Amino acid sequence: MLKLYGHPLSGNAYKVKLLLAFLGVEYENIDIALEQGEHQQPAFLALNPFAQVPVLVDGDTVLADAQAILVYLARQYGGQKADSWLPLEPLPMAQVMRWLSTTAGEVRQGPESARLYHLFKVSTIDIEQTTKKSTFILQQLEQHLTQREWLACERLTIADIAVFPYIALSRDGQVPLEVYPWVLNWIERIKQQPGFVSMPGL
Ligand SMILES: N[C@@H](CCC(=O)N[C@@H](CS)C(=O)NCC(=O)O)C(=O)O
Repeated sequence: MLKLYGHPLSGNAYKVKLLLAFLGVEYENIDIALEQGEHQQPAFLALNPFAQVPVLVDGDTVLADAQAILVYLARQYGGQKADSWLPLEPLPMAQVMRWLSTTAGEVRQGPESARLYHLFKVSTIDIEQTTKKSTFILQQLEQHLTQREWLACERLTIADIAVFPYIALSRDGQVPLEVYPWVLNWIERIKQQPGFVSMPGL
């Protein structure tokens, strides 16, 4: 059985749990006590030298990084819907990848960092810059979603799953969402999908 190393409040682990739920794939959930530094211990560093959750273990395969894991799961466990979650044709694949990059870039530097500052008290974060970056990416998403229901390919793909958690958790970072009605509609659309699972703060 697949093993997922995560943490109950990790949005990066949650996005993997969400795809696993949509795919109907069973797995063993293993929580790493980040607050006690378990991710800095040799046993975990052997799985991911970056000392971060999530990590997926599938037999002999060990994969770190939420986006990489989403790609793997979509293709390995997507069955007949693998092309729907992550197409392989050049243009639609690039359109999905664009949002996987955006979540590791603009979303992480914006709402994800604002949440680290306010919820987890990471005081080294420049909250002024982070708040500006949060506004930037939310305005971009709002604009993008006035034209379409999903981020890429006119259907739910791993692009939506990768971006969803830290946008939907924005309020944890004191970033208000009320001014972004199209983003709120998109959040609701994802929550209404069959098989949706939640996490604290959503
Ligand atoms: N790029 C990585 C980032 C993962 C990440 O930031 N994980 C956080 C939890 S959400 C973590 O393990 N933090 C522990 C630390 O950095 O000390 C991914 O997408 O999986």
